[in-house]
Amino acid sequence: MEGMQIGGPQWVGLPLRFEQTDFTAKLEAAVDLLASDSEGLMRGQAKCVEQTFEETLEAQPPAWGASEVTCNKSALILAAFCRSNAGRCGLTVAIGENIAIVQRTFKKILPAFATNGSQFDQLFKDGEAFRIGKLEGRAIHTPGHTPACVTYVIGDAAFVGDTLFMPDYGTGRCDFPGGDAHMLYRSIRKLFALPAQTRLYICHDYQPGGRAPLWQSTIAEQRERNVHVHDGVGEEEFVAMRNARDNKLDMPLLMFPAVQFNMWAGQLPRPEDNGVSYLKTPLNQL
Ligand SMILES: N[C@@H](CCC(=O)N[C@@H](CS)C(=O)NCC(=O)O)C(=O)O
Ligand SMILES: [Fe+2]
Repeated sequence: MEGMQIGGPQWVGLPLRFEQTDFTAKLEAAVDLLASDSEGLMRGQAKCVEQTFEETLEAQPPAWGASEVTCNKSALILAAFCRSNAGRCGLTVAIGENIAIVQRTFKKILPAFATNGSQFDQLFKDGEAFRIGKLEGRAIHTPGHTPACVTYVIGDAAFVGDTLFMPDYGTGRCDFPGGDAHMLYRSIRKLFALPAQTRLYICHDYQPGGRAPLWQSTIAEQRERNVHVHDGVGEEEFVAMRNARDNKLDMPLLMFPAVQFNMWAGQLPRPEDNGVSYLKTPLNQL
């Protein structure tokens, strides 16, 4: 499998070619909601996904067209667009079953939505196998950054969401609602049991020291030199470090808008009586 970075100034996509099969899957694509032409970007991306499916999956339609690692806003919006009439790809959107926990947590402070994950087409249990065309994969629950985080293992590649970042940056924060540093440590130890040469595809890259963006690492590299959690770092040491860092981090600026899209699997929140969808901002919470 080969990964290649594409994109303009506003977004980066990661088209992935699995050479063992003749399948090309676009598993992550970012859409900048604030860009003046986000609709255009979305159409372009959806067309690309659609073409890929037509070219490679004619003989065998995908069992799962799009999966979501950590409930990432832009990937979910793109997935929703692709499975809509406008996108015409007929994608299936899957997520870990613990999305229900995230939904129950946020329902306390955000407007009504179902809390059983019914906005998604498929809810993966821990260890559940899935297929994308001829590709076989499995979903491993890796909670900690959020309760719903999942890692997808496909062949010798793993898509780890916001558990591990590049070794020079460390790990995902654990102070979002439902996050837990103990849980993240145990999830990472689960990942470290994968074969050493497993290639990890990383979600965000915050480019420490201003270095160029990177998106791929291996279990061996992470075990040797992840700055937060290399081999030898114990659970209590990790948790103390993670909590101390989290105490100093601000909430992301777009946390509430993002979560509201996520709860609806990337679609606009249910319209109110006047037919308009709204994003709401709690003012005295978090
Ligand atoms: N400053 C960023 C926040 C970025 C952030 O919180 N990133 C999360 C991933 S969703 C994280 O885990 N960061 C880890 C860390 O900074 O230690 C923003 O406002 O968007
Ligand atoms: Fe995240």
